[in-house]
Amino acid sequence: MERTLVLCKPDAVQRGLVGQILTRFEQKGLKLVGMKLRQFPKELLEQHYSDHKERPFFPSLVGFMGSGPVVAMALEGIDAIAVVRGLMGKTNAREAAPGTIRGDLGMSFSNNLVHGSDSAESAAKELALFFPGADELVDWTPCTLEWSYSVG
Ligand code: IDP
Ligand code: MG
Repeated sequence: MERTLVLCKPDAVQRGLVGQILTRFEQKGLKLVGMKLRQFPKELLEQHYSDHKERPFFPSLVGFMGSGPVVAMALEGIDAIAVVRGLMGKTNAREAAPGTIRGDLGMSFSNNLVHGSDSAESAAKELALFFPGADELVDWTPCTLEWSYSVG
């Protein structure tokens, strides 16, 4: 099992798409183990996107992510990191395939609705950043586990 960080970005919250986005992850069989809505401080967002700090779009990216509330979720499942990235689609929503979240719901490169961690290392770093408290992530067993994963 893997855990990954998903953010519903400010455009998703403003457009009332959080429920639809969460539904896609739930329906796929990913387990929600943490969730919060916050307007996150600039310093945290700069840390979150620190790999991009030399890129020209970094200031506008951090500004956009801090411009309104964001819903942060921790999702768990087998290969959760890659599965979430697949459901999200390509970064530029105009190029993202139909059937993906970005492909179905967005038209923008920057305002592309969702973030998902891109590796085990970034997932560990990002989950610690957005869910720092010891009790913020919940261990539980969904009654659908065997039917979703056929692990029995
Ligand atoms: P990802 O979100 O698909 O992992 P990254 O390359 O990690 O894409 O970029 C982080 C975020 O920065 C993107 O989701 C998007 O919001 C924004 N971004 C990336 N590249 C550009 C760009 O060339 N112009 C504007 N915004 C960009
Ligand atoms: Mg990325």
